[in-house]
Amino acid sequence: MAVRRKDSFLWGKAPPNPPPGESRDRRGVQKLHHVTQEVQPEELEEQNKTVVRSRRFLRGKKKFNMDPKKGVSYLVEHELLEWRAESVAEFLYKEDGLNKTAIGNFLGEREELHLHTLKAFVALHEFSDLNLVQALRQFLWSFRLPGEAQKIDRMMEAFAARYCDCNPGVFKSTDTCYILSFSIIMLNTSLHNPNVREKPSLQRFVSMNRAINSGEDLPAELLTKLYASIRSEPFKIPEDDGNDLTLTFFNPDREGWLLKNGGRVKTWKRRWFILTDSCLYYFEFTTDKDPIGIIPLENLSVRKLQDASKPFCLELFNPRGLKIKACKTENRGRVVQGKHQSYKLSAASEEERGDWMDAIRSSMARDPFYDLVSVRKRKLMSSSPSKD
Ligand code: 4IP
Repeated sequence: MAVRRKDSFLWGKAPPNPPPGESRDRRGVQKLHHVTQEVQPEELEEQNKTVVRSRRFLRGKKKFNMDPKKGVSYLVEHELLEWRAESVAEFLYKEDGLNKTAIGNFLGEREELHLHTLKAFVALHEFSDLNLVQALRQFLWSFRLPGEAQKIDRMMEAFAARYCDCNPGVFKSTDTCYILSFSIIMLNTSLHNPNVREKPSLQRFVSMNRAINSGEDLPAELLTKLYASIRSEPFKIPEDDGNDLTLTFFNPDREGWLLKNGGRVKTWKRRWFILTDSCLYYFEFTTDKDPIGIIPLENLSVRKLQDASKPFCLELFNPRGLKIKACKTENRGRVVQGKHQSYKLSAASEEERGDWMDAIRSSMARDPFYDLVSVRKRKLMSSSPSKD
């Protein structure tokens, strides 16, 4: 496995000269003074340049964590990174202190440089002689998978291609590797997520993956080994600082003002709503860092609602008639469960209501993994000879 380097800040170029040492002896300041007296003006200038560059490099990394594209542009602009897929990929793979969600988002983009960078990034992983679970462990640790289905698709596609290149003959096609990878990721969730009550057995895992090797079954021994590996140890998913919600709310699916009706006391409050990661967050002010409340959209539906006083209402409700599981912060900062049977919201116009409803609906859509895999399975089945 490649080792991450700590100190390089000139990706794709020759490393800079190290800053001259500032050794101190017991005479401390005097020695430093003596040294500076001896330093030639050109050396001092060089020294200053190095300091400026490392400061800029740090600033670039911070920018990257907030907005990956801007961060990369900043670094390129200041000649600290080359605008080449290989250099950017190395920077993403080896540089410390980069936010793994930001790496995932950058790699998942559709533009040409991003696609090439993704390829180069995946090529930095060495998967030879690793089984698929071992390779996935390495891959899924180097960034955080983005939430968007198309991005996941591109990244897993690149992973499967690289795995098959490193391990020719294990699978009949990269599609097989792609499908099995998803199957393993889903197995990991089912086995280790405490909310999933029914844990899939080995037989279930094997039957889920029937005929995925160009119409043939994969060796039972292989599937058994992969299943046992996941059962004994879940994937380690990199977690960026969970307390820093800035990144969660960065680049949301939608945000804007809405009126919200109270749970028990039916007053209308103007709140700033952010829709991201299948959750609705609401804040008192746009600049607030922490939300007042969070509404997970899983298992909910949205519909228009007639209200005598507010013309453009929408309602979030549980189609099974259950109370909505949400949380909110009380005045004293304690987090409590919400009291809403349903959430009644009011938009400023018909158009805004429609836009909110569309955005909420697509955010509620089923787990993107299932859709991605079923498309791939259909493709594979239709291209492989039928099996009796
Ligand atoms: C409050 O009314 C606000 O509408 C709260 O909204 C709402 O909490 C309360 O619902 C409701 O009683 P008053 O301020 O007039 O007392 P916000 O938290 O946005 O300020 P929700 O759960 O909607 O956040 P209950 O269910 O806590 O009473």
